[in-house]
Amino acid sequence: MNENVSRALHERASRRLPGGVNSPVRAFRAVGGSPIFFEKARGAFLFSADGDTYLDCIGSWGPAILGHANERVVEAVQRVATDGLSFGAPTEREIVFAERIAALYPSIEMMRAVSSGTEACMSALRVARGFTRRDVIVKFEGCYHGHADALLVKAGSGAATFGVPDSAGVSSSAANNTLTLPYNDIEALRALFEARGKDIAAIIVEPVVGNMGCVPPAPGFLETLIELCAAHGAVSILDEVMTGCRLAPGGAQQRFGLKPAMTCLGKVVGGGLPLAAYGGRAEIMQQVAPLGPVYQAGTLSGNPVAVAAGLATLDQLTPALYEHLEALGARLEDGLRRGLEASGIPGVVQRVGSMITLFFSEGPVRNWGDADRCDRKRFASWHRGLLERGVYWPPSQFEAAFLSGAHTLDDMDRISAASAEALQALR
Ligand code: KE4
Repeated sequence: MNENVSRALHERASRRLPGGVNSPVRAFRAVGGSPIFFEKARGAFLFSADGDTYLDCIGSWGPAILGHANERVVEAVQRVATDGLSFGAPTEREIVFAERIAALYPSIEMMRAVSSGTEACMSALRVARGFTRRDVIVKFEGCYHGHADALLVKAGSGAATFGVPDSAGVSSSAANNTLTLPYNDIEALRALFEARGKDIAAIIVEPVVGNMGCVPPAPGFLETLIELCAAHGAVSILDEVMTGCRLAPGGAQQRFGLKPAMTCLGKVVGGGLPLAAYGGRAEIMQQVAPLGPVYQAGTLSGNPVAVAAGLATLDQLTPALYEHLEALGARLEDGLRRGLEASGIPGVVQRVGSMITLFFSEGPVRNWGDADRCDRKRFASWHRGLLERGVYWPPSQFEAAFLSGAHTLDDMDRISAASAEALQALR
């Protein structure tokens, strides 16, 4: 693989775009080297500006569950685009989308379409605060819900202290109504509700974390969270931007049999175009303008072309797709684990469905404290080894890899072989 063209493009990009990218994780800062620029994607493959082909394990960070440039999605986009790109007025297609989401997510009696997961999470929290007339929100260390100020906070010292800004530009006033807890810590959750249950507007959680790397919920964690919220008049918000339509057509809540008060969706539901949504119980969503007092708006919300891509994607979320994704995930999990065992390098593989992460960790990763102890240097070297073998893996230890309906079992074996070789080179 040569990267000369990508390197030159990155230099040129860096003159006009911070870090040469339009989203930080793409810059390869966590793994070193220069980001690869791509020209085309199809099925399970990406085609770089340098003329190299990569087996893709990112899938645009989740949306490409069918594989890139899925024929039916592209056809829908082309067909609908010729009738206009954006009306700024209601269309029947948006009703169809909302009805399809309600059918897949019975907890979402009403929803509002927006253009990104950040918008969905930011808006859901505002609605929860408006509905409960409370200010305090709770999130979990290591979970990411987009870049709204109130969500860019990190734990203060000790559990359940008010957050401190985790980014420059976030004011302490924006952060100081956000409490942060360790993920999977049921006792800390109970203690918080004991102490402050009446002040809490909402708890927002990734039902399976992707943003620490793949971290599954401990048994009873999500159920307890939803029960405690209901008991104390707080709004439980499942951030299913990543897990929605990924872990099942009805997301983690279908997979685990949960009924949250609100849900955020994104990524897969837009099929690769800017489409996300938030929603939940009708009595909560009736707070949203123009019906209720909570303001939220968007020029491109429910955009007809994006909705067409979303609907064409939802049409293809068949039982066979999830059976295939489960088979792929199991094969890859087994192959990566064997490579780790053969190398003698400490590491664990964690997976839920088609979300998977290889952690360079001594033991299981159950929360941010565990994740933070991973060997970042080893990850970076392993990532480079995969890249040199034509496998495009998320460029951060704290991200999940994603598989698609376009991947094959042979592709899984190829990734495992590349990983095994890269691990051997680390010994
Ligand atoms: P967007 O604003 O990026 O559409 O969604 C924010 C968001 C919300 N909730 C969850 C659980 C998410 O994973 C995300 C965004 N995920 C990252 C990847 N970890 C997107 C990639 C990026 O930031 O470039």
